[in-house]
Amino acid sequence: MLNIYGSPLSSPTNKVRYVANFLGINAEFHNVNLGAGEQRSPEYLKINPFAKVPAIEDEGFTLAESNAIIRYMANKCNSTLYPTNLKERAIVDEWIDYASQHIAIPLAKIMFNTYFYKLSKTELDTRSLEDGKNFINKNLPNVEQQLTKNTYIAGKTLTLADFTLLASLDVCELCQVDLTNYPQISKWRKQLMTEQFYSNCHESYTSMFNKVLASFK
Ligand SMILES: N[C@@H](CCC(=O)N[C@@H](CS)C(=O)NCC(=O)O)C(=O)O
Repeated sequence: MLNIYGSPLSSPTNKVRYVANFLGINAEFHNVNLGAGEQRSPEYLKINPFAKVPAIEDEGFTLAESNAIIRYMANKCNSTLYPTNLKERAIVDEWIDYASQHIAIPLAKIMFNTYFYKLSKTELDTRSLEDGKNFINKNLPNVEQQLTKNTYIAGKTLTLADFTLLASLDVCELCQVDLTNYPQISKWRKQLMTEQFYSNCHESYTSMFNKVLASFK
């Protein structure tokens, strides 16, 4: 049994859950209440001393950082989601990094400065919000172009890079980032959102987010 620690509001957590589900890993999800500061509790710091979600525990082995976790799970299952061929793997890594740095981070800035700053009682950072909006608009065309040439983000087959991108884009509706301007991204995303691994985690990020928010009121 592999234990996944995280929050359903966290895109990196959802990435790990999607991959675990897709691979059919026998996993148990443990909700870490970020609003209550559970990520800083002494018990959780034993699992992840960085005080962040997600993290996993696999028979005494603990690991943090969503990209390291998904690589670990794919390697453990000998999955084609992370090819062993040198160049194919390098392209998957390229798109994992691109999605993490240039898609997930700008969207996280928008999410934080639209919703989470209120929940965590921090100041709105308008500069960070503007940076997020500028960078996402600058970077999405590169993803659109790649998906015009390929069925999946790193080529002809589904890989870990698709899960990284998919989880990053989950917040688009809440961030008012209009993906209808990107037909190839929309088509690729719609198809993946109908897959079993996705519905095993949630109907959509937006509906789950609204339910969690309503439970705070
Ligand atoms: N690079 C990390 C990012 C982890 C991260 O920033 N997690 C956020 C939630 S999305 C978190 O734990 N925030 C709680 C805090 O900073 O106190 C990963 O991909 O796992």
